[in-house]
Amino acid sequence: MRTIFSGIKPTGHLTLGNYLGALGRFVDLQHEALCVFSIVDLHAMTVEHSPDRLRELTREAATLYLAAGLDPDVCVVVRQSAVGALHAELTYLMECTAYVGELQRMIQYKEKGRGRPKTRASLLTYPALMAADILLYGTTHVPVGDDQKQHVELTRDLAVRFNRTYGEVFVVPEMMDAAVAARVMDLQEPTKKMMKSTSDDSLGQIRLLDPPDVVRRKMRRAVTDSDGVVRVDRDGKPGLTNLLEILAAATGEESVETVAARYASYGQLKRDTADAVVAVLEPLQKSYADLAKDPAAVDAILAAGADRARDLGTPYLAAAKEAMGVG
Ligand code: AQP
Repeated sequence: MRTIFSGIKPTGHLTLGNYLGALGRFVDLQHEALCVFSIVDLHAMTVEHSPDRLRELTREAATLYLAAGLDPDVCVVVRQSAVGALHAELTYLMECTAYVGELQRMIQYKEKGRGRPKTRASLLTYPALMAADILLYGTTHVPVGDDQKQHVELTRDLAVRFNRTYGEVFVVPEMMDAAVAARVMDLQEPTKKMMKSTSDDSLGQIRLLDPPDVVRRKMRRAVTDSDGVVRVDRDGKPGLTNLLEILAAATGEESVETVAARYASYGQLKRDTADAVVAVLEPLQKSYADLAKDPAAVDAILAAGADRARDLGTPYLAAAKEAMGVG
């Protein structure tokens, strides 16, 4: 049976990138396999953080998971720290499997931490925690955006190394690529990916809870280019290509080129992309507003998710400990 694990870290308000690259896909995948979808709050502490904001963002993310359509009767929705003991213990076993050199080679570490005086040790060991998250549940498939590819590859390497050294314990997971919008780019700086931890008033990111008029304004002001020709060219026309990819992903169109062929003007493309994004976000926002009225119900769902996750993860952790000689 296929088992899918993925997560989003609550380091900011979730963006359209998180939806098209992750959450929206989770909703489709929940019916295809045993799925564990986590709000990976332990990952949000690898850089400077505020405890109160982390709590708020974790709740917001959990509510968004449900609002987007994750059904707790179908998949496991869990807050990572609620099963933190299992994740932390397996992380240590992964740290005893990984090499410092391979952790130091991770792009996220190089970009966010290497050489800076107050870099947290956890930023370096983050991929060991991510490997533990994935391996803990016997995951066969990991749907993540392009940016996480390197971490999934390291997870595979660690699983293979562990199995070879200590005996077959872990399933070696495969990454599931997104067909389109694997990497949604920032609307103002389209050579960079849209990130949720960018400043809150950024025009470059669309947040899932942005009202329609804000979405339309951000789309109108999206950076494009001046040659006026609509065509897919990721290097030469990154802003325009980003809009085409967003429109294709938001409307379920498989070919970005087919979408491009329909347009002769940037203005119409921007308007249609804004409409398509609003059409995706409106039902989600309505459902979010309803769920947010009853935080106790969201807590109960998360508590049940934690119980199921604990049941799924405990045998893998026990087997790994046994294999390593600490069972
Ligand atoms: N711009 C993006 N396009 C497509 N997919 C994206 N993801 C993130 N940004 C984009 C996917 O969302 C999932 C959750 O990622 P994460 O929160 O664990 O870490 P991240 O990739 O570092 O996400 P952010 O939004 O960029 O967070 P910050 O700003 O904190 O670094 C992953 O599946 C990711 O691929």
